[in-house]
Amino acid sequence: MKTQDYIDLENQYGANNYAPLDVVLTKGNGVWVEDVEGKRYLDCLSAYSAVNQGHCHPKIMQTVTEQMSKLTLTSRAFRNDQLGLFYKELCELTNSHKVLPMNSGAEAVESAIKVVRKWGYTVKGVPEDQAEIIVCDSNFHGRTISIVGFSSDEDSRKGFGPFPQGFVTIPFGDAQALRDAITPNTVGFMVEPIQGEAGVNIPPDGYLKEVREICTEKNIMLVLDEIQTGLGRTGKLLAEEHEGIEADLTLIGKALSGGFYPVSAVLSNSEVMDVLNPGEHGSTFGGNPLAAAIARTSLKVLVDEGLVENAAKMGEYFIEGLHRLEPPHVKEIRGRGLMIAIEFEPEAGGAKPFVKAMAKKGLLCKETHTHTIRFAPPLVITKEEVDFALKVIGEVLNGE
Ligand code: IF1
Repeated sequence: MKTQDYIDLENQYGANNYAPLDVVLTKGNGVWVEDVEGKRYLDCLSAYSAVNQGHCHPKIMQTVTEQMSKLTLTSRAFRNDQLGLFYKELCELTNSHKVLPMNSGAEAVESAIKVVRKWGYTVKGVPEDQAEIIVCDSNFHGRTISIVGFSSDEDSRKGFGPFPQGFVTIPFGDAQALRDAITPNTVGFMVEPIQGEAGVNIPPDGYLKEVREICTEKNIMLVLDEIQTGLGRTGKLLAEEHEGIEADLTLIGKALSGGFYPVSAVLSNSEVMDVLNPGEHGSTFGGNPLAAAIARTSLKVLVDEGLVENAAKMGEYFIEGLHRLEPPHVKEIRGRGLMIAIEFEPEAGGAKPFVKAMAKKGLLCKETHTHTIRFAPPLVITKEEVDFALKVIGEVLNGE
């Protein structure tokens, strides 16, 4: 089968909810992927930051095969010998007290909403069914009904209502707006430390610190969605560390499995997580021994291989390199660690043609909205590989 045959199959039998580049991948190793025609590409998307450890990391792969041949799923009706160790190692690494394991990122978000609401009713004393959660304009937290219900993106919302109530939207990066939106019924504020889908929106310095202070002062739970920014992506294990704060609940997913398996988690202190009692929340696959074992090794690889530090170093080098290219029609180059974006002026004609041209030259990335390209390679990237990316980007943006 050739590239077009695979594309035709997808188009004929698949739901039409994606518009992928016409590249059909069949192999991956580190930062490199290969298509069915044998062409190699440097992956600057990392499966939306799920393969921070690089494609098919050998150590994680070894854990997958070992654990798979021993025990995969017990359900939470019984205990398994991986889950407790996963909890302990994750708590020690992230300075948390409690973990709630789930599968997808959206499930972690839904879980946090439930926990925060329950805390509001049972601890804070908000009247039943009156809890309000504040979220930000241009957020991206996933695709479930309640989550798209508080999205400001028309395509995500339109045609999918009715939606659950109890969400209030404020501008991102504006601490005063948070202060103004809080009522006696506010139970939580949920925010991405850096907005991903919105185009790598970095809030003003001090924003998260101020938000943390406001949440503490007003007795509301700060929920940081670090599903994309977490686990090394921005050059710290968690992006909250850039401002030296700690959320009440932190959501992680994606790279928690190094891309081998959907694993997500809600991290918290004890007080808030202890509102959940047996029978009130769960998941068939959440916390299964295969997921727990994979996550343990995925975390170990991040630490043992210094990937967080490498993301900081290579990110700085990548961003400096982009500035040096001085590409035309660029409105802004921004990023933190290896979460990087170029936003173009409207006269550049949209980001998509650049993305296609880069793919032809062996670099995979994806536009977000019309005028922005995001670069987020696996955190194992070397200086030589960043140089390759910069060469391709430079050639394409300068029309060579
Ligand atoms: C897709 C973007 C990335 C997320 C944050 C929760 C979730 C996500 C901050 C939900 C998921 C994804 C999903 C992916 C596109 C994508 C994305 F372009 F939208 F912004 F990563 F860059 N919170 N992000 O970023 O996690 O349920 O998907 O596991 O194809 O929809 P999920």
